[in-house]
Amino acid sequence: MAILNILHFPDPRLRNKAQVVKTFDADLRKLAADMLETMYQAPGIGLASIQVNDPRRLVVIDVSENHDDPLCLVNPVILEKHGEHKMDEGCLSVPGVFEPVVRATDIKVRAQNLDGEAIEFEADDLLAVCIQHELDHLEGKLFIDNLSNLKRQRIRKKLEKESRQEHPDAVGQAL
Ligand code: K1U
Ligand code: ZN
Repeated sequence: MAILNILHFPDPRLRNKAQVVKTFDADLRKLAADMLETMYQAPGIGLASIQVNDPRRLVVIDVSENHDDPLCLVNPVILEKHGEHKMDEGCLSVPGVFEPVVRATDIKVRAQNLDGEAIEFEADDLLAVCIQHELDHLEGKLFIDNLSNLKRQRIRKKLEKESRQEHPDAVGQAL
């Protein structure tokens, strides 16, 4: 297994949209295993393929206390949303930023597992929030998109400064 590089805002590749997975093979299983290892190491409770610059429509999630209940969702879609609440969210692609986001409280999800078998289930609480957050990533959306332009600019400047400090020799990217 391998630790993958997580893209940070404002990297434009975070705006890519994921593509439907049609091939369920060893390479997809390896991507899922690498994403889980990367998520646990970060640490986080979810990770979407777009965050590690892979176009396949895949998310991994583990909201369990003991980090022993991994969930891999291929081609996930939300079929139903009910209720609304506001909760602080973080994001491994926007490190150090926590902002309240309004999400549905209860959702119904359809997806495939790593063998391509269809699964359907209902989710609430943190799992429902995390699934909605990860599915937004698959559409190129970030949880900070609904903040004011000024607030997002401040976050962008802060992360760009941190990136320059971490990689002083890097040539400027087209952001
Ligand atoms: O997609 C991501 O960037 C992962 C993100 C998921 C998420 C967090 C909170 C609300 C909705 C979605 C994270 O995991 S950020 C890190 C985090 O929340 C966390 C880290 C360690 C323990 C518990 C939570
Ligand atoms: Zn995120």
